[in-house]
Amino acid sequence: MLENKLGLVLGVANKRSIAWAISRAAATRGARLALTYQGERLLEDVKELAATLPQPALLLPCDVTRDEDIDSVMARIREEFGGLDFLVHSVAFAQREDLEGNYLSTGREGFRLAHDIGAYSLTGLARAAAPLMQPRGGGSIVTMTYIGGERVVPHYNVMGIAKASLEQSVRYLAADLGAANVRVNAISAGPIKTLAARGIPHFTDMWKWAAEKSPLKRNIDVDEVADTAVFLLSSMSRGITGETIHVDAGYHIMGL
Ligand code: 0WD
Repeated sequence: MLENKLGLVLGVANKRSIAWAISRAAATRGARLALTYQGERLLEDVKELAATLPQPALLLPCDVTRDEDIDSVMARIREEFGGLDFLVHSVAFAQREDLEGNYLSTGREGFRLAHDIGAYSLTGLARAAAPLMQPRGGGSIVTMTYIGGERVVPHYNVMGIAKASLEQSVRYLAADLGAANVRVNAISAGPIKTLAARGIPHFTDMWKWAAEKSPLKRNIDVDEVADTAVFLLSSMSRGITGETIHVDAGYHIMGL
């Protein structure tokens, strides 16, 4: 499904990361990958994981708050791959104190950080990646979001506001890049037990609640998200852009 495709994945932190499940699923379907890691502290783990992929991956450092990191990632991809077919953005951050208590107490710096890392980075990356996609006839960009960007989810707080910004960025980017046949979509995933999720107070309660209330009466697993990502990255979804697809066992349709 992704044979001969060249992809860039941001957000692999460990074996539980959604970005890692997407990387495995994409590489198994034939894609050649570049994976970024956020600083030296994650390099060893990402290297170990990458060694298990069917094809060798290019490993590149990238802190998405730094424009120079984004530029050097794209320069290396140009050198090594000569172009790019897809980009997976699976990155978010909020200060611990901003996920405790209520949204009302969010400070200026916490608000800025959550939006810079979780939302603006998609725009910066899309702008830098598009020139590598154009010569290959277009491309596909996929980001990760959560229902806390559409509805109020207790404790999700500033992350929810950043996800709302991310989801609207998807629509504006899709409009800007559509003429170049670069598609931009989001996956709104149900709760999955990853490192980032464990940082959200009462995550286990959210997880249990989602299983109880969702039409399918269960939680989703990370491979279900990865399979949807493969669909969005492949030509199977060539008519879809600016969309947010919920992979949440149907949870988002429920009123009560
Ligand atoms: O329930 C969940 N786990 C859901 C996650 C449900 C719905 C959506 N999501 C989203 C998250 O909000 C995020 O956007 O999926 C995306 C991936 O999250 P994940 O796989 O749950 O979490 P994790 O494995 O922690 O990956 C997020 C990574 C960071 O990991 P840590 O935990 O070390 O902060 O985002 C990366 C980092 O590797 N990251 C950055 N990468 C580059 N530059 C930066 C940065 N400045 N900050 C964080």
